[in-house]
Amino acid sequence: MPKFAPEAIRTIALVGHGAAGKTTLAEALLYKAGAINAMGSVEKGSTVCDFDPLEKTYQHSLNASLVHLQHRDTRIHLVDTPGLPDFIGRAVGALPAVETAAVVINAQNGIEMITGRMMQWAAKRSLCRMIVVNKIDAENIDLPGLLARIQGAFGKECLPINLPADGGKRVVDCFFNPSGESDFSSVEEAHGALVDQVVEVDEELMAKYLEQGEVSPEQLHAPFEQALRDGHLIPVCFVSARSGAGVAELLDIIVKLMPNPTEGNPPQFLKGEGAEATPIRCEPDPKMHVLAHVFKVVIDPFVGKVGAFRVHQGTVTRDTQLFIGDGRKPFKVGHLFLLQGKEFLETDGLVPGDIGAVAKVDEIHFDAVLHDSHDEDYIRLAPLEFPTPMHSLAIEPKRRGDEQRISEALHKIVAEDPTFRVTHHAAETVISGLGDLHMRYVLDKMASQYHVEVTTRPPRIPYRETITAKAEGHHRHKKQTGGAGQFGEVFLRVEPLKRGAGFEFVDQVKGGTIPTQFIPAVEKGVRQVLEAGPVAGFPVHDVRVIVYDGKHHPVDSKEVAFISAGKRAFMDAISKARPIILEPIVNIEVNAPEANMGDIAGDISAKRGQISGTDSMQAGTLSIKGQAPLSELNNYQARLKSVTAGQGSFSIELSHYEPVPPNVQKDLAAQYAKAAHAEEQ
Ligand SMILES: Nc1nc2c(ncn2[C@@H]2O[C@H](COP(=O)(O)OP(=O)(O)OP(=O)(O)O)[C@@H](O)[C@H]2O)c(=O)[nH]1
Ligand SMILES: [Mg+2]
Repeated sequence: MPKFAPEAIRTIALVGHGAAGKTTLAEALLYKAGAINAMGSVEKGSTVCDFDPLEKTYQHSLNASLVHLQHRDTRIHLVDTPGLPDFIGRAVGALPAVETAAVVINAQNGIEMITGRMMQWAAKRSLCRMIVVNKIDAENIDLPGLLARIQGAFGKECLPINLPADGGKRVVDCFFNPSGESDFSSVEEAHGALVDQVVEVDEELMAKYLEQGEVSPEQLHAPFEQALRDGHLIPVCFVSARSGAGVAELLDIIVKLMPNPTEGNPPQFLKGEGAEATPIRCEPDPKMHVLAHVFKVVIDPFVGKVGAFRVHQGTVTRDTQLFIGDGRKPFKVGHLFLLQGKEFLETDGLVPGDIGAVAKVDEIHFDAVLHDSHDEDYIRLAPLEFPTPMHSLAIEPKRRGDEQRISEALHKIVAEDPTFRVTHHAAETVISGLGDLHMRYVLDKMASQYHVEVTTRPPRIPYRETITAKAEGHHRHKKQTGGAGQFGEVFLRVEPLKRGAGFEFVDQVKGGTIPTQFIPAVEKGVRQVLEAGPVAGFPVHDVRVIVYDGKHHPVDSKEVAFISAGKRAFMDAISKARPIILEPIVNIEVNAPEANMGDIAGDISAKRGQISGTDSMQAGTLSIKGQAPLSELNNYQARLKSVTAGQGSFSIELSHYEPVPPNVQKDLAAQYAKAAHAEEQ
């Protein structure tokens, strides 16, 4: 039976910008708690969490890693997540698995792009948050300045729970035992600020505090948890993962103050589908039915498919029969594992708060809900929001005959990665992810794990076509060759719809001029045009088609005739409806040294882009936000690299579609006509 009750479990994600020291901190916590005998390092590729060969090569975490340790009779599950923007999907995906997000900040670099994003993402999922300032051993750091910037960026509820002392060699406690000297600011004042903040959530306690001037840590426990849940308190602590300063204290903070599964905000589950879906609350009660959520899937070359899940309700044992989502066929757990980096440790039971894994269950998938009730309803977690993959490459096998193996490899990578997509259009296989490094990782993984190689080139831009005016269209399809003929005639109207509205087909035929059974054929013909519009062969969007009249023939009217008539009539109407080509416009955010800002802004403007604002991040670096057409950002990584000598980074996400300038439209139409002509030859 499970050794730990939910109250004796803490489940925490280490999140934050790349190289903040999360993996090293996980290592230091494991070491301090005695879970490992020696401390590995990222540089040597010897940490528990960064065990993947590509993680060792890149010296960055590329996937969420799971470890656990024991401290003061409490089991702590840690999820070490990647911090590089390209791999952030794996971190976002892991948030539903924990009560607490510990946002790790690099004391040398201060607040970075992912720091802010993670603070927001965690708040959106109602997680309790804490901030861990790491690398307090490093040279040339300004900790009082950083604390002020943290409070400036994330609010006055960010309060130190300990402070560095002896020049960062140790930390002093500001909560339980506030005495002694710190490197900056007063320990007593920090204590007072914490208590003031906590008692604000409990009127009675507040009155007592005002009367007596002090309340005990025991009395503060429940309001402390509530303040964390409400986002009214974000404790800040200081550590050096490398020297070990503050690591033992962090273990104590986690055990004594961070929420157990009964004290956090449970994640939102939904039952039923679409508008019918109703929220259900899960209870972290080991005796109830099982509700667990798969937040990580790995296809391991030796073990096969592994699904890592967090138990939110009930108890999972080897004998449990689990259903996957709305699947009808349960699987028996059989082997149940706790993970320690790459190690699989068999366990016999997991309760709410625990993170475990099952292997070789083919139907398991990312974001699946596992449950043991024979409920007919579809239960799932409130949807996660991921950044949209906007960096794309068209790929082709290097060796002929590899198509099938490449497609299988891609399928497996998609199963593991919520921010990686594979699409096929216009005879191209296009892979999309969050950045160049993400793309390189996928190609490296295909080569090293699946032994397939591909060549890459920039994909076609996903242009669209639409219309800007109402127009009429007509076509009569008539064929008389020997025996049976073909006859169908269609009159229709087209109207522009709001951008993003998609497509509508309206049947207004009166008096059976087109018999009801042929209307689907007309629609089928119209839809064929949607896939490749008449201007330049791009998908047609935001159009309403109203079929209002036609003619049929009692013998010669056939489905094919109406498909053809529908298609031609629609093309006829589009050509008269002032068709235009739309292009994707993306939001772009560039982080780079201040000195390069002029060049970067000038470059974006020259690429038909617009700058909407700049923010200062930490000293010397700025972030520029703006919009630009995707088609102008080919090779942007390389350009930014040369402008900033490798110091810049950027991210893009789809904003909306806009008409292309007339000269671009002309070029695209001419290219299409040329290609169509070549095909006819
Ligand atoms: N001086 C100093 N260096 C540290 C400390 N912690 C980590 N580092 C170094 O910082 C670098 C990044 O550490 P990681 O642990 O890989 O950082 P991470 O946050 O896991 O990075 P990602 O996996 O990319 O998100 C490594 O070179 C570490 O040795 C610390 O406390 N002090
Ligand atoms: Mg890491």
